[in-house]
Amino acid sequence: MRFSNQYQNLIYQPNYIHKNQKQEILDYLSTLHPIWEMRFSASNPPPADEPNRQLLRPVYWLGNWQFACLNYYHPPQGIQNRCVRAEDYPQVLQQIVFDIEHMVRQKFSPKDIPDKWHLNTCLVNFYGDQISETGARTDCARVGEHKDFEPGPVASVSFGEKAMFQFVKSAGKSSKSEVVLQQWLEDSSLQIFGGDKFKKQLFHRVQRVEDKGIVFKNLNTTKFETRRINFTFRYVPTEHVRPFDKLPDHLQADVKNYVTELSGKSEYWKEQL
Ligand SMILES: O=C(O)CCC(=O)C(=O)O
Repeated sequence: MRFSNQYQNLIYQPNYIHKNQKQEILDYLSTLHPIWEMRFSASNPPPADEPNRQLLRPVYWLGNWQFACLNYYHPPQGIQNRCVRAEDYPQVLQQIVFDIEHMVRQKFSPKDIPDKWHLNTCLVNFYGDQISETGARTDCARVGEHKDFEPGPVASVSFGEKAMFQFVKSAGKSSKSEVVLQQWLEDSSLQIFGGDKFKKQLFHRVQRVEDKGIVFKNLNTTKFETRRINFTFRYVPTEHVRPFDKLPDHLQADVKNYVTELSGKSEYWKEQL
């Protein structure tokens, strides 16, 4: 059930990132201050009987920020006021993105690459253990099954401990989902998936992340010990990305605390307030 590269619209390339690039990326990451968002907000409360909850991990977004409480980009209906313009990629990531886009255009069928597709959005996920006030650790290094609704192929670059990534046929909450394909995503690897099967039909999830002693230092993830970092690059049509001050007032209010927190550490976000 491993990927190998026999599938259309699915690429896995180990050792894709050169070690100099990796170091440059880690140096850049040490300048960011990830935040830990809540899933819901005043304008977007949780469903009845469900408490609001923190996401399983700290995150940082580049290109545009999809705050969880704005519900993420989800065409055809959920396209307005979900993507807030964010910092550009640093040069090292932009070069990698150009290379990945080139690879996609060579290897994927044109029908699976939307018009104007380019990877203008990046979610940086930090995986590891949450550390409580008393020092107790909770392993939150996983992601439940979901789809990425941004159109076209999605590319993912991983660092640190390897992660068990699975494509599944979802059985909903009632029973166990069926694993269709799985792959360990290793340090410095690249994975790209697209097309109807991998984007539209199957769900994907990170089942677990190994714990063999890798710990990233200097990542500014307070009360959290990171052992894996994943960059997921996606495409959001630029007309659906708006500056913070163009969000409706109630949504600006929902994300204001996050933007304030970001602005304490980032020049870009300071200007957005
Ligand atoms: O960490 C990964 O490998 C996958 C992350 C993911 O599924 C997501 O960000 O949507």
